[in-house]
Amino acid sequence: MRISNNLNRRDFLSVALGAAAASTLPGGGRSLDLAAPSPSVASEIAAVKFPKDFIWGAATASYQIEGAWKEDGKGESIWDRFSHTTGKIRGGDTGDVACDSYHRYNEDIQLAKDLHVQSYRFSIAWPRIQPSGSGAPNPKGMDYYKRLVDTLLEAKIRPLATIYHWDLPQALEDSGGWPNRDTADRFVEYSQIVTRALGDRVSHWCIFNEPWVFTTLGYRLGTHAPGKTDTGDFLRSIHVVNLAQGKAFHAIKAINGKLQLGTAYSMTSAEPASDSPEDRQAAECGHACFNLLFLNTALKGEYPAAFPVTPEVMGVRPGDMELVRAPLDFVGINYYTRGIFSRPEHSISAPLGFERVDGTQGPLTDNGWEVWPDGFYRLVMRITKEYDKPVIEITENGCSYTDAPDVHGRVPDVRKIEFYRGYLTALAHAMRDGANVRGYHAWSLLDNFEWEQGYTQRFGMVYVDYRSQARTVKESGKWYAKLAASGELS
Ligand code: IFM
Repeated sequence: MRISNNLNRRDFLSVALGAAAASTLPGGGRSLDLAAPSPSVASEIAAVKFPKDFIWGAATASYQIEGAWKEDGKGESIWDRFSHTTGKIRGGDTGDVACDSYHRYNEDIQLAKDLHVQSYRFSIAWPRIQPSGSGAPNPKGMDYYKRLVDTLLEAKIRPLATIYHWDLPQALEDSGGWPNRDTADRFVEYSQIVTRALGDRVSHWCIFNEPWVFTTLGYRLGTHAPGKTDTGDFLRSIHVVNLAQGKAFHAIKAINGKLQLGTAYSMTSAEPASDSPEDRQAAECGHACFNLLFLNTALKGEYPAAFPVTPEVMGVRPGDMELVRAPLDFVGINYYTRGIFSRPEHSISAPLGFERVDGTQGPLTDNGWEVWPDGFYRLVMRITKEYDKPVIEITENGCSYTDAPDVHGRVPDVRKIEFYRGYLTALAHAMRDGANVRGYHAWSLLDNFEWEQGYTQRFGMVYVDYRSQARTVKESGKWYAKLAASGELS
């Protein structure tokens, strides 16, 4: 099926992916069927045309690409400390240099422009702005982001700034980090500084990136900075981050009510491992934890009912549930793979009441994540229904394949193209079925530092040779450029 050019959003919703095709495609109204293979959507649709105002983007994050870890007055972050600690990162890698984008941002923005990217999601490194996490801003750090934003605007690319993508100033961690309530107020101060300085040219902001991930991996599992493994700290950090999100939202709106604010939430389609009531309940609990713990608080002022922890244990005080409320302008969704949930055999190893494994029915990416576009459809539809059609931006979606340049200097990463094709078709189906999705950001523009995996994973549409810092646009990048220019998925 081919859909004509230049459809507006309403026409797209009414004619894209006609009913006949829909019945055979992911999420086409079918009930949950774990045994069914995720169909090869690419073979079933000749072309899908997205609305002409759909925003095609690419995402990055400060610690993963910038390097320059101690330049221009920048303070130490928890990721500097963590990656400099022996044994924490594969191969002993660090983000000290990363993609050197701090010095090469002009080249990187030119690459984004070449890929017809219309929105560039980046994050601001808090310790560049406040080296020890409080007090007056560091002008050189702020200047870097002003230059970056101005260059994006000259290239006619919308800047989408994330205020916090995990690089907490180490000094704040030394005072207790995210489990400490004071950190919420420090975060509000920092948010005010950056939105005052950049709010005249950055209209769209993500307050946090993936709060579930940095609280769980940072304070419970210890695989991310700051490497703590204390369940009490973890539960308190959840509430402090919720307070920070709510308070920052209102503080920023008081500075400039026109700024559009959301958070980029990591989400997974939470599916039960079996039809048993126990596994279904585990999946509900997984949905509450993985997807809603920071969204439901913002939009409804409540921890989700299926979250099995009492407010006292999280440090909730009287009046707090008003403070966590934040009527976000958009919901950012970072989606990669689905989760299969079951009741744990031993509650000691799974105190939140579920065990999660990744799916294995679809092909696996090079970091072992299952490719299963149907989960993306289900998740976007579930959020659409449960929150009454919020404006959604897909703030990240992508995959790691370690394809490298061949003898001709090309990176023929066809699996990445297939991944994008499948997930974007699933997204188009969700839009057809009522999801209000405004834009999509591929993770990532560049190969970059993948946290505890170091440089072993390659999520970029542009290959980075870390020795020479040469950039090579992969075949997936060329494919995405055509899609972003035409809005047509083929
Ligand atoms: O690289 C990360 C990013 O920082 C947050 N979202 C998931 C990506 C891939 O793991």
